[in-house]
Amino acid sequence: MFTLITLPYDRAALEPHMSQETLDFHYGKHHQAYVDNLNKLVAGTDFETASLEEIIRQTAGSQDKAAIFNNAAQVYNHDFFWQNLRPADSTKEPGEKIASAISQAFGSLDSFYVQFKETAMSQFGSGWTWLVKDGDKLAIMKTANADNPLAHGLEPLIAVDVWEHSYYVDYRNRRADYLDAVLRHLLNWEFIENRL
Ligand code: MN3
Repeated sequence: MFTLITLPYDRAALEPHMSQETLDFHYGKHHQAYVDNLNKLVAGTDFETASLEEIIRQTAGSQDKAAIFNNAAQVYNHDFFWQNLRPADSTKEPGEKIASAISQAFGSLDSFYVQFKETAMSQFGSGWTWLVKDGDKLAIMKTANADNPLAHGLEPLIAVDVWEHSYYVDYRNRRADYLDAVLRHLLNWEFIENRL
């Protein structure tokens, strides 16, 4: 049985950048639905006792396993997303290790924000934007719908949801404003640096 992760903060902790109402729907309804659907789909199969990572790697690209892949990946992606955010009142800057890795790859932290936002804005329709580890290099990538870096042999460091349900309550159609808020106010740099 897969279960909805416990948030590492209160549902109102991301305000004013992300409202409790968004968390109530995005975490409480959307994320919960992916967990419930996955449990129904894997009941009685070999995947019942597998980890999310194993299911994602074993079903990626398989037409007849698309529903299992989509729901397992969406559970994984949202687990990752909530954990790479932090309460809005904790003003932690990136640690030295992650800051220098980002500067090396993208020029500066500010230039990283700009490039990440450009990639996220260019995702047509639903999907995700990621900072990934490709060997010892860092890269920004986007994926459509539920697709994620694990399905491509890459390790995620940052996940940002760009499905409309992640910003429509607080920002309506303004994906750019949502991205600024997440990137500049809500990233949990400790979580990200620990995965480097
Ligand atoms: Mn979502």
